Amino acid sequence: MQGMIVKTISGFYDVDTGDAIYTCRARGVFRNEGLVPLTGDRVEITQTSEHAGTIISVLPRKNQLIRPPLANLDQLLIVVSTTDPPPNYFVIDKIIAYAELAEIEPMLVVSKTDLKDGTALEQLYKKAGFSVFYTCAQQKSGLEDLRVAFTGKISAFAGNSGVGKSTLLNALFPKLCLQTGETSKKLGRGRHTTRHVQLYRVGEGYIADTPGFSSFEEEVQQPIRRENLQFYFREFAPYLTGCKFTSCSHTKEKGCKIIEAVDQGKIAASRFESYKKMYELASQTPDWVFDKKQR
Ligand SMILES: Nc1nc2c(ncn2[C@@H]2O[C@H](COP(=O)(O)OP(=O)(O)OP(=O)(O)O)[C@@H](O)[C@H]2O)c(=O)[nH]1
Ligand SMILES: [Mg+2]
Ligand SMILES: [Zn+2]
Repeated sequence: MQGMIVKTISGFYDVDTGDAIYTCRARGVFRNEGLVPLTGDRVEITQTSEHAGTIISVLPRKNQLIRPPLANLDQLLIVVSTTDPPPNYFVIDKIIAYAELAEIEPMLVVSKTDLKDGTALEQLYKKAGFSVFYTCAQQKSGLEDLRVAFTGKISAFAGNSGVGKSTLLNALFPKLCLQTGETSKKLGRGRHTTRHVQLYRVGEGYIADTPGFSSFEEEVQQPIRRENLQFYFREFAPYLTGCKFTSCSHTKEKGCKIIEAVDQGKIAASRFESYKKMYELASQTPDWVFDKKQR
């Protein structure tokens, strides 16, 4: 039988075959091959009892993310709260770049707009070329467009702990009844109320709720080579060919068209700052990391 992994908890995989859900273990051989089945994977299973089975193979993936750990996504909705916790532009831009690398469409969801105005945030990312949804789960506003965006797609929410991912999903699809948590007042961030990655069938699509993360962790994703980073900031594209030096790093060179566009307000300063910071970090990544992970 074929199905999709909709939930992964410590070595147990719930596989939805369309007719039923089977709780499966993966065949031992996966460990030797270094392949870890992910939520979102299409898999072949054999049934071992009424509700249980064994995963015997994982079908080729369209794409994969390390965090949140998901395969075969069409779109990644990055939830950013106006406050509590406040937006962290570097984290947002990092997630966007990794989504672009994996060829998953990144989109922004501005949340908690009852607490603070989020139009500047909305405009910043709209101008950079992304779909942005302006929402408030509390007042149930901006939800209809989001519901439409999920139709026929496999989507996932991503974002810091406490930004309101689970609350938003509950407001969108009340039947889900997901657990939500208080934002820690002291740290201004959530406490990881959601503990595992799970895909939910909603109408004509699937949506994953994911555990958030704190903005303080410098997270390991699939590393991006510094010379490729420019391609994962989509608003840079019109300016990339004009730089004076063909090997321009777009961080400090004279005659750089990216820097010129930033100075003219065509590229947001915060996006450029994120690019420079990521470039700096990528420069410190030893080559063997790429040899191992980007074959
Ligand atoms: N004022 C206000 N509070 C909200 C809104 N949405 C969520 N919250 C609150 O924010 C807190 C965190 O919400 P969650 O939905 O648990 O956040 P999460 O992103 O799922 O967090 P993790 O599961 O830890 O990653 C809860 O106390 C919610 O009630 C909103 O639109 N307005
Ligand atoms: Mg949650
Ligand atoms: Zn340049």
